[in-house]
Formats: sequence, structure tokens, C-alpha cells
Amino acid sequence: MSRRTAEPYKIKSVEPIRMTTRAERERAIAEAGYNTFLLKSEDVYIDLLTDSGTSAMSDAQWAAMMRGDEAYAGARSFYRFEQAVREIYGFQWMVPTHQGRGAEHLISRILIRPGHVIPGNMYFTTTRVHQELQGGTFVDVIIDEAHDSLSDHPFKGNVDLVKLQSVIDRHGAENIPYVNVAVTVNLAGGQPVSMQNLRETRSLLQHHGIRMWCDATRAVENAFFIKERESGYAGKPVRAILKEMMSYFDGCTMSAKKDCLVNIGGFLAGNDDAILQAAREQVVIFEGMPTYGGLSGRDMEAVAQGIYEMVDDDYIAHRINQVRYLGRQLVDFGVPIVLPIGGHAVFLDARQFLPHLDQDEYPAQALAAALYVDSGVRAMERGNVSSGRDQATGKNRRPKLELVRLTIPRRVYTDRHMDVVADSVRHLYEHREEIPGLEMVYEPPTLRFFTARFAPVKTACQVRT
Ligand code: PM9
Repeated sequence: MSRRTAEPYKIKSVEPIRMTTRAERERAIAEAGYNTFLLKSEDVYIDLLTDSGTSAMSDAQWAAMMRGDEAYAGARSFYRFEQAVREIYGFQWMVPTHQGRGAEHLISRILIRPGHVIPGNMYFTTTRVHQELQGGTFVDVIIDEAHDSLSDHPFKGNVDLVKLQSVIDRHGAENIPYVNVAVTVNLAGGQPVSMQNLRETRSLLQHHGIRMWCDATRAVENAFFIKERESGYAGKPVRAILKEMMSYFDGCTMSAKKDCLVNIGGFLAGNDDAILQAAREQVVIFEGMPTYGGLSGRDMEAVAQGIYEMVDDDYIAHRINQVRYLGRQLVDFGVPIVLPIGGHAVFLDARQFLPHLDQDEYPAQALAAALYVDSGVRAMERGNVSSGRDQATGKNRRPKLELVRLTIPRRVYTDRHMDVVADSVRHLYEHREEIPGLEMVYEPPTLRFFTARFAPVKTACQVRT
């Protein structure tokens, strides 16, 4: 008999959550323009919008916050933060930023010039927008399997070396300031990159003299998948695997709001002193002094402590297994999801879920709205809305993956909450033909998914209770 396991923590402080009525939720989603980003959190029962900045901190992190040194310059808390990054990631220097996109802004300003091309293993919304703002163009070099929700490739985040070589041949190494490799790949479904692929990518780029930069936002989750799936890593601590992964990169951008178990924070880290110098020059303009970069001393203490906690093997195993616990229930119900189940979220395949909708009726946005109305569970669209418009044609990009992300915050919900989510998704699936599409009635110029507004193409969400 296989034994059941439980959360590797006990609960010391609780935050009550409120279940609303269906009528209240119908009103709330209409007021929010059918965009789950625009809901008030007090109207949400189980919040799976994002795993970003939504973690529960440990007692050790809260205690560390009391030690926060709020000096304007040279705070002790900065040096503790820097030491944690050196020890766990292995980079020599670190510049704090208020969150991940602050670091993306800095590296894009430092390295990208108009006409540059930045290959990467699938776009990420904020990453690409910062590249484009500097006059660069993102080029996708992820393996084809990543765009197929049903492929069970164990490392769907891998860089396709043939595609990468052809981008280099087409544009010339001198026009590629760096290659951006995300571990794991968020929009592919939280899919990992193998160590072997990192090694091979590094060797190809070294041959051409091109830098390799990492989006390390969920690198610990990636390290766990390597331990589980890649030969030679089964007995290794996640901490050692993470360090080896990072050793192939020149530096990283980081949203500490994910892996590092904090509510705010980010950093740019690396080994090249010329980039550090430029980062220090830029950070004072956009974020703050190089020893706080938009964070308070107590924020930096919480990140430093979180960096040590995130590589605890029991913690990360539980984290990934909780995501799987939800995903496997949905698979058993026959609900179409992205496989293999990823690191931070279960992704519903909205194209297969709602085959009666055209992609320009925003099936993933419609499904996320319907889920909220059904059970007060808030999810996020990751499809045609998030992907935005093609810069050249002005048309919707209509990406292959049209997904709803059920993102699991770290150390926040129990498996019982996952059961409630699974039941609601199952109910919707059984009544899927009743879910209407949406039209966009307000579209902001960039990162439209955050604030766009929609209206139902036919009538409001009508799934029976
Ligand atoms: N990711 C997420 O919910 C936050 C808002 S959605 C734009 O998944 C990667 C891989 C991310 C990410 C944020 C950022 C930006 C960079 N890379 O949100 O600025 O998943 O801290 O990080 C979100 P910040």
C-alpha cells in the first residue's frame, strides 16, 4: 500500500475567505469586464490567478523581516540578500529590483539595440515587451513539442538547437546580444529544460560568442524536474542541481515573487563586471540605489531567507505534487489539460474544451470567466489575449496554445481546496457547450490581458448550477 503524504508545514495564521452566491459572482464578473484581473479579491473564493507574490511566508521569513536594515545605502539586508544569491545561484553579483520586470527592463536597456534579435524558448509577456521597447525582436526557438498540449516530452521547454543555429545564420551573431532561456517555461505550461539541453545550448552559444541569459523565475521547479526525469540526477539535492543549471549562464533576471516565497522582489544577477557597472548606472534611474533597487530592507531579508527555504527538497517535492494532485483529477475526469502537468500550474486546453468557439472569441478568457461564475475560483487566460497583436500585421497572434492557467500559490491552499477546483472544472466540462465566447470592447496598447474588457458574444455565462 502506498502511504499518503501531507503538507510539510503546519498552519500558524489564517486568512478567512468568503464564498459568494452565483448572482453576486455574475454581477462581479460583468463589472470586471469578464477579465479576472479586474475582479476584487474579496469576491474570490480560491485565487489561482497567479503564483506571483502570493506565497505564504514562513515564521523564519517574518522574523527576518524584523531585522530589516532600512538604511538608504549599504544596508546589512542587501549584503545578506547578495550572499544568498551567491551561495544558492552561484552568481558573483546581484542588483535588486522591485520585481522581475524591473530586472528585464535593466538587461534589455543594457544589451539590446534597435535591430537586435533575441532568441528565447517561448515568449513571456513582460520579457518580450521590454525587448520590443528597446527596438529588439523576440524569436521563438523552443522545440515544436512545446506548442502541442498533448506531447508528453519530458523537457518541453528545451531549446531547439537547429532553430537557434538558423537564427544565428540568418541574423549574424553580432545582432544577437543574448539568448534568453527560461526555466521552467511559463506559457508552455510550466515545462522544464533539461540539463543536457542547457549544456548543449551553452556550447553552441560559446562557439558564436553569444551570451546566455536565464529567466530564473521558476528555476527551482525546473531543478526538481531534472532530479526526477534526467539520468544522473536522481540522488542529488535540488540545491546542487540548481547551482549546476545556473553555471551555464552568464546571468539571470529573476522575479523573486515566485520561487523565493515572497510577496515582492526581484533581481538581476551575473558574473560580468561590465554589465554590473551598467546595471548600477541604470538602476539608480529607474528603481533606486544599487543596494536596495526598489525594495525595503525587510523585503530583502524576506527574499534572502526565502532563497534558502526554496531549495528544501521536501518543500519543493510537495509543491510539485500538489499541482499534480489537481491535474491528475482533471485527467481522470477527461478534461483536456497540457501534459505533462507542469511546475506551477495546471493549464486547461481551452481550444479542446470549447471547440464551438473561434479563437477570436477568446475561448480561454471565456472559460476563466465561466469558472469564476461557477465556483468563485479565479484563473488566468494565457492565449490569444495574452499573446497580443503581431507588430507587423496588427492582427491577433492566435497562438497554438489557448490556455486557462490554474496557478497554485506556494504553501497557501490545501489539497481540499484543489478538490473544490477539480469539481468545478468537471462541472463546466460537462456543460461546456453552454459557455459563450467573448468580444473585446476595450483594448489597451500593451500587455492588454491585464486591463482589457470584454462582453459576451451571446448571453452572460449560463452554465447551470
Ligand atoms: N509572471 C505570472 O503570473 C506575473 C504576472 S503575468 C505578467 O506568471 C516569468 C517567467 C514570469 C513573470 C511573471 C515575469 C515577470 C518574468 N518571467 O511579475 O515582474 O512568469 O515579478 O515578473 C507572472 P514580475
